[in-house]
Amino acid sequence: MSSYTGLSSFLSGVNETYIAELYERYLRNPNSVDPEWVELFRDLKDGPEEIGGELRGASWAPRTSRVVGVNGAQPGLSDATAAAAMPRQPAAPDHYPVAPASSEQIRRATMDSIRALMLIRAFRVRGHLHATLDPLGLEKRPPHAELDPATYGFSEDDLNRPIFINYVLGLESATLREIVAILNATYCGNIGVEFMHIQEPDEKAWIQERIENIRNQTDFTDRGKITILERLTEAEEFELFLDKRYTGTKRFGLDGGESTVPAIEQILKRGAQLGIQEIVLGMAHRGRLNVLANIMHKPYRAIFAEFQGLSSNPEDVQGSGDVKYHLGTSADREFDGKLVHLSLTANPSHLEAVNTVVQGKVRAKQQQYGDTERDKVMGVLLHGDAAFAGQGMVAETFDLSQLKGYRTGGTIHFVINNQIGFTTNPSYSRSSPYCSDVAKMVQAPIFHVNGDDPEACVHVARIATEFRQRFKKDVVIDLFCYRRHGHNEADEPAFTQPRMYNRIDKHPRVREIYAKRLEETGVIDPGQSETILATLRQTLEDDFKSAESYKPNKADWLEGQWAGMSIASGDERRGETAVGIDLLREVGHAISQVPKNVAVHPKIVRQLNAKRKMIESGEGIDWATAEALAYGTLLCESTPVRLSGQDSGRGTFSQRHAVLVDQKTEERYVPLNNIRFGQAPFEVLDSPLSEVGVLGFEYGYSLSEPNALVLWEAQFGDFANGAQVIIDQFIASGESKWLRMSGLVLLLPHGYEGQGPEHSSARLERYLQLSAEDNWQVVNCTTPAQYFHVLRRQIRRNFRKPLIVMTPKSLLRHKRCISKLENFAEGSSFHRVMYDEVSLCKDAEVKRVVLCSGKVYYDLLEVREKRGVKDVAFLRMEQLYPFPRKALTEQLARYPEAEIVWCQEEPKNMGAWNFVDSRIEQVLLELGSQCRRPIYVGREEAAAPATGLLRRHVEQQNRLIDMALTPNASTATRKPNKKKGKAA
Ligand SMILES: Cc1ncc(C[n+]2csc(CCOP(=O)(O)OP(=O)(O)O)c2C)c(N)n1
Repeated sequence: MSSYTGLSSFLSGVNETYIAELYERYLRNPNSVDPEWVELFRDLKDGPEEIGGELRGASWAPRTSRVVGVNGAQPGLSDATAAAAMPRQPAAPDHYPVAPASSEQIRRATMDSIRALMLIRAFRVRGHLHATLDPLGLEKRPPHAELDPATYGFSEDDLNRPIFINYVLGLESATLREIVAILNATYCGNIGVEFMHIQEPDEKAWIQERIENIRNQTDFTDRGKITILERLTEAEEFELFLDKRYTGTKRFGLDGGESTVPAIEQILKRGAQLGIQEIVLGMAHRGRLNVLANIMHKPYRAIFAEFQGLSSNPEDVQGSGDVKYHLGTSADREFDGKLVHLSLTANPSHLEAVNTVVQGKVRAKQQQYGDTERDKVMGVLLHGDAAFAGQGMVAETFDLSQLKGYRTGGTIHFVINNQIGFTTNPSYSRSSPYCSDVAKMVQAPIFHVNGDDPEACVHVARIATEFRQRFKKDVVIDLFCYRRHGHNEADEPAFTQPRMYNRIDKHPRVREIYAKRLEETGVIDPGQSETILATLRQTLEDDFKSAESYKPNKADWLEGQWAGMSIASGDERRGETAVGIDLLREVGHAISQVPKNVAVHPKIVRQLNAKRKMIESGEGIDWATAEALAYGTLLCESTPVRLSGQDSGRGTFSQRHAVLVDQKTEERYVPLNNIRFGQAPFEVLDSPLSEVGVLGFEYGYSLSEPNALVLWEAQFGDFANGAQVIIDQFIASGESKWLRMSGLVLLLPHGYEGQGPEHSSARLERYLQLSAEDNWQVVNCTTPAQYFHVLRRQIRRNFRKPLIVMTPKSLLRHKRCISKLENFAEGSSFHRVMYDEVSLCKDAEVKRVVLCSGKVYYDLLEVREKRGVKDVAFLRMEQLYPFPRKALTEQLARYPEAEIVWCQEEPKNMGAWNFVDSRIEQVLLELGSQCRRPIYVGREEAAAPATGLLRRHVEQQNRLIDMALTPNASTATRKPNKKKGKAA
C-alpha cells in the first residue's frame, strides 16, 4: 500500500466506489476496516481521529459563512462536492438545508477528498524535490509523479472544482488549483522541508503547523531585513577585503555561502530569546575566518595580524600554534539584552572530527550549569556537504545524540552545501540524494534552503532553533549555495567544473541580489546598501592599518573553569595521591556491600565478600578494587568521575561491576554513588559501539571540565586505533597547537595472552611515538596501588595532561597482582620505576638487569623463582613517558657491571623498544656503565601484533622469558641485530 503510483490506478475504475465506502467506514470506525487500509487512511491525515471527528456527522457540514448557498450547496461547488458537504443522518442539525445527494455523488466527493489528501500528503513528503534550492539552477531535477495531480486521477477539468479538504491546509475546501498553489508555495519554494520521516506525532505536527500556517513564507520587518543585509555585507566584504589584501592566500572563503552568517546570527538570537546562555560551535575550514570575525567578533586586526604571520598568542606562550583557520576562540555576545557565551572549538583539518568533541563540551557545560533540561547550553555544528555525507563520524555523532550519558538536548547541524567537495561532484561523493540523508537515522527534520534567499535561510534557522529548544533533538539546515572560487583561493576550479564555474562567474553575489530586492521593494533607499558597504570598508581599512602593531595581550586559556591551573613544569610531579586509611575503609565498605533489598547475583555476592575481606585485612587488594578505591576517594573529595566505554559498567573482563543489576527487577545499583551524602557523582556509561565518536566526546568533556576525572575505556586497546584521529589530532597535540589542556584518561587493555592479533596489543608504540614536549603521560603499571595513584594523580596536581594507561587483562585475577592497603595510604605515592621488593643477592653480584613494563613482569617473576635464579634483577618501568630518566639513573647506578636487557612481549617493531632503546643507552652512557646498550629480548619483528595460534604464542612467550633470564645465552649477542629476533 505504500506506492501511490500503484494506488492511483487502483483508485480508478471499479475500485473507486469500493474505496470510498471503505473510507467512510473507516471514518466511522477505524477498526471496521482492514489494518492495511487503516494505515493508508491514517497516513492521509496523520491524525485519523481528527478526520473522523471532522467528517463524521454534523461536523461534515461547512463551518464558514461563505459556504451555504440558497439551495444549501456552496456557491461554485459541483453537485457532488456540495452533496458531500451535506450533513448526514442522524447527526444533521435541524437548521441545515437539506438537498439530498445521491450515494454516487457522495462517493465521488469522498473520492475527491481522498485524492486531494493524498496529493497534499505527497507534497509534505516529497515537495522538497520540486523546491528551488540551487542558486545556480544547475541541478535539473525531473518532475516527480507523486506531485502531479494527474497521478491521483485529477484532470485539467478538475482544476476549478472545489474539493472538501477538511481544514488540512487551513481551508475547509478549495479548488484543486488553489490546493496546488498553496502546496507549491509551502513545500516547493526556496525552502524544502523533510519531516515526514519523523515518527513522533508531536514533532511532525509541530513542523507541519509551523510551516503550513504561514505557507512557509517569510515575514520580516524592514529593520529585520536591513539587519540581514548588514550581516550579508559583513560576510561578503570580509572575504573581498582579504582577497584584495592577501591575494592568493588560503582562506577557504565563504564566498557563495554568505547567507550562513545571518542564519547563524539568527540561531544565536532566537536561542538567546529561548533561554540559551552558552553555545559551543564546531566547524571546518570553509568560512571559518568569516565566522571568527562576524559571529565570534574576533577583531579584524587580530585576523589580519595572523595573515601577516604574527602569532595569535603572546610571544611568551609556548606551543606549535596552528594555521589560522583551525583556531578556536570564545566570546560573549549580547542579544536583546541577554548575554550568550560562544565558544568555537579548535579543530584539525580532519573534517567532522570535531563533532563529538563539541558534544562532549556541551554535555560538560550542561552539567556545570545543572542544565538537566538541556536548554541553556547548545551545540551548533557547521559542516561541508561532502564531509557530512562521507565521514563516519557524522553517523556516530547522531547516534550519540539521544543516548543517556551523552545526549545534549539536540545539536543544530548547519551544512554549508556548496555542492562540491574540493574537486569532487556530489554524484561521486554520495549514494544518497541529499548530503543530509544521514540525519534521517535519528529522524531529524531537515530544512533545505536556497542560499541566495537570505530571508529563507534566516527563517529556517529560526524554526530549527525553536525545534531544538522545544524537542531537544537534532535538526539539520542544508544551505544550498556555491563556492565562488576554487577549494582554496589559489585553486583553479574550471579545471574540473568548467560549466559550474562558467555559471558562477556570471552569477551575482547574494548581497547584491538582496540589496536590489530591498531597494525594489522600498525597504531601503537607493544607495543605502552602498553606504552600509562603505562604512564597513572603512572599518576594515582602519583595522588593516593597525594590524601590524597588534599585540595579543594574553592567551585565552586557563580561564573560567580552568582558573587556578598552571603550566606543567619540573620532573617531580607526584601530586598528593595518598589517602587516609579511614577514607579508604569507608569507600571499601561502600563498594563491597549492597542494601538488603538489592538482589545481587550470587557470584557477585562472593566477589563483594572477597572485596570486603581485602579491605578489612588490608591485604590482597586487586586491580578492580584499587580502581574503585581511586574513584571512590576522589568522589568523597568532591571530584566527579565519568567513565565511558563499551560495557564499562560491568567491565569487559567481568572485573569491575560498578553497576549491580538486581536479579529480579533489573534495577541498577551503583555502589560508588552510595558512599556518603554530599559526595560527587559517579557516572559509568556503557557506551555505544564506537571508538572515534565516543573518545572525541570524552575528550571534549575533559576540555570543559578540568575538575572531574574523565576516562575513556577501550574494550580492548587494540580497537583504540579506530579513534586514531582523536588521539593524534586532539589528545596528543591539542595543548601544543591550541593551548587547550585535557586531563582525559585512556584505559587500554593490553597484554599478550594468546588471544590473537586483535586482542593483544593496544599499540603502546603508537603512543610513545607521539610522545614529545611533555604532551601526555604513558604508563604501563604493574600493581593495583600504582594504578590507584596514577589515576588520582590526574586530579591532584595543578595542571592537566592526558594519561594513557595500558591496563591489564589476566592480571585482573593474577594472585600476585595485588597490593596492600598501606600502599594506598599516607606516605604512599606513584613510582615511575619499581625495583624488586626483595634483593636476591648483593647489587654487585647481579649479572643482569631486566628492564620491563607491564604484565611480562609477572611471567618473568614466576620463572625466575621457579628456576631459583638469584643474579638477575628486575626493574619495572611503570611510566614510560615522560621518561623517568632520573629514577632510572638512580636504579641503574646500582649495577655498573651488569648487562642491561629490555624485555617485552611485543614484536621488536612494536611495544616500547624503539622508544626506550636510545633513552636507556643515554642513561648508561651518562653512568659510564660497562654495558653500553640495552639488549633486546622479545618477539621478532612482525606485521601483525600477535599470532593467532595459541601454541605458537606459548612457544614465543616461553622463549622470550627464557632469553631474558639467561645471562650467558645473550652475552654472546651483545652487539644488537646479529640474529633477527634473538637476543641481540
Ligand atoms: C577527513 C578528511 N579527509 C580529507 C580531507 C581533505 N579535504 C579538505 S577539504 C575537502 C573537501 C571538503 O568538501 P566539503 O565537505 O563539501 O566542504 P567544502 O570545502 O566544499 O566547503 C577535502 C577532501 C580533510 N580535510 N579531512
